[in-house]
Order: sequence, then C-alpha cells, then structure tokens
Amino acid sequence: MRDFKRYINDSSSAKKSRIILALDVQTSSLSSLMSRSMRILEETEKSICALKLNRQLVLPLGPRRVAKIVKLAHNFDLPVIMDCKINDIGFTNRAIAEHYFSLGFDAVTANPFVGWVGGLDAVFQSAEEYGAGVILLVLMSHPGSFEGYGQTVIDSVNGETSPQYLVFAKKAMTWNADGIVVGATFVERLEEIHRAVQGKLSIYCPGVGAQGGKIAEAVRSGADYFIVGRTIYNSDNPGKVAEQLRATSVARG
Ligand code: BMP
Repeated sequence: MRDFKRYINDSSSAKKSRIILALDVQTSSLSSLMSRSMRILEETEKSICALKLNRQLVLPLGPRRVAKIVKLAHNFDLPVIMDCKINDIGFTNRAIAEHYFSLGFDAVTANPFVGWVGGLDAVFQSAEEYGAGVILLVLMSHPGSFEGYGQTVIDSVNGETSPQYLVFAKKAMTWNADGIVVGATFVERLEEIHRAVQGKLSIYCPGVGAQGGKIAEAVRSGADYFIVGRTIYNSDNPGKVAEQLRATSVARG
C-alpha cells in the first residue's frame, strides 16, 4: 500500500521542487477547460512535485475527465491531492473520501473544526484503507481565516488559552495527519506553527503570488510545500513561471 508522505517526498526530491500546482483554471467551454488543464499540466510537470485539484475544476469536468487528468499526473510520477476540505458528519465524510480515492486521488484535504469522533475519524479510516493521505486545514490564507482559525480558545481540562490554529496543529499530530495547510500570507504564525509541530508534520502553504505571500520568506519560516495556482496558470508561459518558482522553493538562505 502506498504511503502518501513518502510519495510526495520522493517526488519532491526527484523534481527538486516544493511547488504543487493548483489547477483551478476556468474557461468558457468544457472542451477548452479540459484541453487547457491538460496542457498546463504538461507544460509544468517537470517543475512541480504534485498536482492539486479543487471543485471549480472537478464539478464542470465530472469524474470521467477528472480521472484522465489524475492519470496524466500519475504518468509524470506526480501525486494528486483533492482539495475538497471535507467538513461533515462521518457517514458523509467517508462517502466523499471514498469517491475521490476511487478516482485515483492520493490525498484529500479536511477541516478539523468537525472534530474526530463521528467526523474525521471516518476520513482517516478510509484513507488508511486506500493507502491515501489526509491534509488538515490549520490556518487558511485569507484575511477572514482569523475569525475561526485565529480565535483564542480555552482548554476545558486545564483552563489554558491558546489560538485555535495551535490546537489544530497539535490535533493533527495526535491524529497522525499527513500534513497541514497554513497560509503563506501569515509568516509569523507560520513560524509559530512550525515550532509547535517540530518537523513532525509537513506544512503546505497556499497564498503565494496572487494572495500576496512570498516563497522565500515562507521557506525561512518553515514551509515544506507551496500550493500555487493563478501565478502559474494565468501567466503567458506557465512552464517558465513554474520553473522560476521551483528554483526559489529549493534555494537555500
Ligand atoms: P492561488 O495561488 O491562485 O491563490 O490558489 C491557491 C489555491 O489554494 C486555491 O486552489 C485555493 O482554493 C487553495 N487554498 C488557499 O488559497 N488557501 C487556503 O487556506 C487553503 C486552500 O486550499
């Protein structure tokens, strides 16, 4: 059975890249959406270590075409993450996770706000059965993220207070998650979370480029992988931009 952490780590070493392509392209017709998505993946595959799909691609394309994109990525030895941010009761969560794993996805994202018992336990069980990964949202990249992930919470056992994102980072370690999502837009918080997880969890950072975050700063603050969409696929030359980002993602100092 495949281990997702090893799969993406090996891919990252082989490609010398920490860039994950977020293929969120939007076009006026379904056929151009498929061809453009495939073309951008082909143009960038040498510079990325994984592919991430979100629902703005999966909903219009449907399962059959999505499976083709997943297969193309696998032909390039790239793991594929479904960014479905699972967020429901366990019964529903399991069904969602199983549909994506059956299409060939190697990992899903999920929201720790729903908790473990009767919530995310089903996602982790399903992932284990399929040899897939689960990546948890710890601090999202948009400003409103602090309304939830940035709240100060009180521990019901010892009365200590801490930010919600640190509680989620600790839960992610307890639950043996395959990684956590932290916005590259908040480098000080990224550093704080990096210290808290002590290298035990890979940190996936969206928010560079279009959302204002910077790869070099986030690397210094403990980011392991960068999720990049618009900066790559909206450029005139996605292959060249992905290659520039790849070089920055692995540069020292
Ligand atoms: P872009 O580089 O175009 O901003 O894309 C970022 C991608 O990462 C999008 O698919 C978005 O849904 C996702 N994402 C994010 O931007 N912030 C988060 O906190 C979590 C995400 O999954």
